[in-house]
Amino acid sequence: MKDLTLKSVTKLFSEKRNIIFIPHSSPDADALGSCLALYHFFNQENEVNIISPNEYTEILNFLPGSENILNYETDKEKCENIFNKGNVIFTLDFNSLSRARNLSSLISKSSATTIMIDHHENPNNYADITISNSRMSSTCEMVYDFICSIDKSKIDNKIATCIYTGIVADTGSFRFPSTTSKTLKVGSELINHGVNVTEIFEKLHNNFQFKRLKLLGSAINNFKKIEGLPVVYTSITENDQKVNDFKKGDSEGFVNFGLSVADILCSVLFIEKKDEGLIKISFRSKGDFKVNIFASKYFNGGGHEYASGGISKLSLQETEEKFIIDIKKYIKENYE
Ligand SMILES: [Mn+2]
Repeated sequence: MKDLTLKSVTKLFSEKRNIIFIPHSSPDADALGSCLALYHFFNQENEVNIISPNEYTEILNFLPGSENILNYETDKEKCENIFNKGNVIFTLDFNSLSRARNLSSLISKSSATTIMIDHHENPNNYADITISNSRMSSTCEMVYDFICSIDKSKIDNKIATCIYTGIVADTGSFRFPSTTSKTLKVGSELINHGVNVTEIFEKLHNNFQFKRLKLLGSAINNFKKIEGLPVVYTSITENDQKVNDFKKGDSEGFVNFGLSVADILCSVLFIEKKDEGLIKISFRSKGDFKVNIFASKYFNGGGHEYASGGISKLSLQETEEKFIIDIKKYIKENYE
């Protein structure tokens, strides 16, 4: 943290505050790990609340303190009362208010001091204090640094578990290019706080329902390769979801299987969402192939260089056809 930022943060918390932590919509382990770590850190001397824009995968219910997370979609009145009293808002693991979905207007209308901690590129300018670094592995790694610069002695097993989980999830267990020697050093320090490495891995990756395995089977079966290009894509139809009792988070990580094929640099997953009238798209890549610019140029999305998302309002079939045309064009323009 810059000296000036640290000064304003220290001043802000020199008295008791009413703090709200907000993750991005459909929060993942990094977003909720960040919220919960800070929740535990500030819990003793402040009023603290976590408000999620919507529901999250039940896989993350093992995170200590997760029973306190409020869901704005199902508890509007309570959440709005909390907003009225809040005087500090942390927005975590996102940098554009639209990522907070239906909470975005409450955040922008609030008179509270807003603090963004985030590791995505091109942060918007909505926060009073912006702590942004796209070279960081995860928001959780940044939250670790944030906590250390205020009071490192407060890190306990609960805080360490939340931070470690977010880092492990966002770095694919310390193997994505964003993993630095410092990331590993942070991991090492968290293990010194008694983090149970095996248990966290098991809870994150080996904790699914049988039907999710069948869903993975159909997603893998649907993979197609674009002839002559290092690109594969697959889809999960509305019917696949119905047959396999699809729950939020069930398709997490499926897209990565495409990158396990030799010489494939880009893998894409399309998920049909008939109730929302759109197709949700996940882009993953490696090597020289960067997907964030492609996602924003052609599919109204964006994200990290190697992990981005997007949407399409066409049908699944039309989306796939459009994708094939767009990716060919993009590769021709940028990589040939
Ligand atoms: Mn993240």
